Amino acid sequence: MSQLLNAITMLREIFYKYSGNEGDKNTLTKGELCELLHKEFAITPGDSSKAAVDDFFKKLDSDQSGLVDFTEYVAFVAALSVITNQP
Ligand SMILES: [Ca+2]
Repeated sequence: MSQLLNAITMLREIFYKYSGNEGDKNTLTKGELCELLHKEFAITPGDSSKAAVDDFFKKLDSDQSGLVDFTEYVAFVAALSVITNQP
């Protein structure tokens, strides 16, 4: 498998690793997203105020469903890739 296909597979596997913890296995709840941020990015939600976490979740939840679906998650990862792209 090519590196890019491998990366896409990993993106998908990481999403479903956390999305299956509670509720709908195809979406991330705020709790699941916090766990993903903590374990994959070493971001501890407790480091931020609850309002900051709520604000971040709302920004990812572009359709305002109250959950982060796979498309919203991929948009987040794509944005991170752009932000961290150092020339
Ligand atoms: Ca959503």
